Amino acid sequence: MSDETALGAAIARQEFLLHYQPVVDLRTGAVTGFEALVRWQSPERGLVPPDQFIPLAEETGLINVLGRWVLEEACRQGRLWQLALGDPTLQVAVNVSARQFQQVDLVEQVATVLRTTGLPPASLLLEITETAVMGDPAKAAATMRRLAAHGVRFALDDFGQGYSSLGHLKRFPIDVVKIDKEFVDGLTRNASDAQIVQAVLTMAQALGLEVTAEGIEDHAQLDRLRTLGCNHGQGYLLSRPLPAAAATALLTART
Ligand code: G
Ligand code: G
Ligand code: MN
Ligand code: NA
Repeated sequence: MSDETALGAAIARQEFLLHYQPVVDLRTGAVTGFEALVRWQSPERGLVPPDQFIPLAEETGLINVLGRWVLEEACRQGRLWQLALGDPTLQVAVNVSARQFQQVDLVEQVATVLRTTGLPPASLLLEITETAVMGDPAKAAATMRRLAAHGVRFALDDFGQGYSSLGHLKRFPIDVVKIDKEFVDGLTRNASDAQIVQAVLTMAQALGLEVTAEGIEDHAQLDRLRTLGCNHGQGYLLSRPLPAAAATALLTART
């Protein structure tokens, strides 16, 4: 069986699940939301991480079917958490790849999922990378504006990697910038990474954007980010991505 056939069969058999990595308010320690990260629970291969199947899913177009499932599952779970906590502001972040962005019915798909799950549009954060929108920036911007008109929010993922430019922040309706973990990693070890993080925070403040730092792994990084005024973060220090039940336990334990 080819890898493509195996992946298609896995989708048909619904062998995927989501893990959820908490996004934390660095000032209070409160969990403000979760990023959904897909895994393949393969009967033969065990729990397969996304970097081992997302690229193939993108090449073959299977990402559209898989991505639709991810979106629906994440929104469904997010709404359950909101109802359990009585907190409609809890955010759910979903990664969207380039190919998904080119689907003609993406806006309709998202609107349908929001309607059927009952998740408030403003609680959904779609994470895109600059590379994902650079194929056809004008079209991507138009799609994003239509989604934004529904109330959906956007995060620019892996900021600092690839083509990062200030122009993109103006051109696309971005609400959140996610500082790539490479810079967080270097933050307390070299001056240039610290300056880059500082510059992103200053720029974000000027543009009215939220900032989430990714890949926080130690206390020195956390302290530095707090000092610099970075308000949100993710990383193994705060929590690894968790199965839904563990994420629920974390949420209810903290409130
Ligand atoms: O979970 P992990 O840290 O191993 O994720 C690796 C990569 O896979 C990340 O770049 C992440 O954005 C991507 N990824 C995880 N889940 C999804 C998903 O549901 N859809 C898409 N398009 N990418 C995902
Ligand atoms: O591309 P994206 O930012 O969506 O990828 C998120 C990826 O980063 C996931 O694979 C997630 O498991 C991983 N990740 C989350 N926190 C940390 C961390 O503190 N350190 C490292 N090395 N990876 C992390
Ligand atoms: Mn992401
Ligand atoms: Na990222």
